[in-house]
Amino acid sequence: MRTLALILAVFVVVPATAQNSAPIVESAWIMAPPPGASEAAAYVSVRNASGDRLLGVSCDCAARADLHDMRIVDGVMQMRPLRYGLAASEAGALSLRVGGAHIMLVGLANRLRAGDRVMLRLTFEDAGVVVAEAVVRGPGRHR
Ligand SMILES: [Cu+2]
Repeated sequence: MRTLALILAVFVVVPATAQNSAPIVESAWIMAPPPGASEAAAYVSVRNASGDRLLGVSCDCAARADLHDMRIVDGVMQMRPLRYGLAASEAGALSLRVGGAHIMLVGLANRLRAGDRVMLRLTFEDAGVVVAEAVVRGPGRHR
């Protein structure tokens, strides 16, 4: 009976808190692109208890920002757009990492150098726009 009460408590409490918890960006960074490059990859780590879906990203630093996934097709790494956004994992997190899902900044307005900071606007399905400051990291600092 005690177990049942606990289970019921969990079912009642979790959805109520989940609705009020907007996604929290824990880290955001951009891999410094080589000189002359028109694109750069950005990565964010988001605590996302409500499982809110990331629908899109924008940045004044680029003409466009796309959500991309990486897949190995016939031994070749390929990027493909995530048309329907990116859902949080069951752990309630969105982890964009080197070699996986990333934000592709297309048509860079200026050269991005290590140490630069730019604002990313992340649009979530429920929470709307969440702004995060992303730092540009140079080679060898990609963790
Ligand atoms: Cu990409």
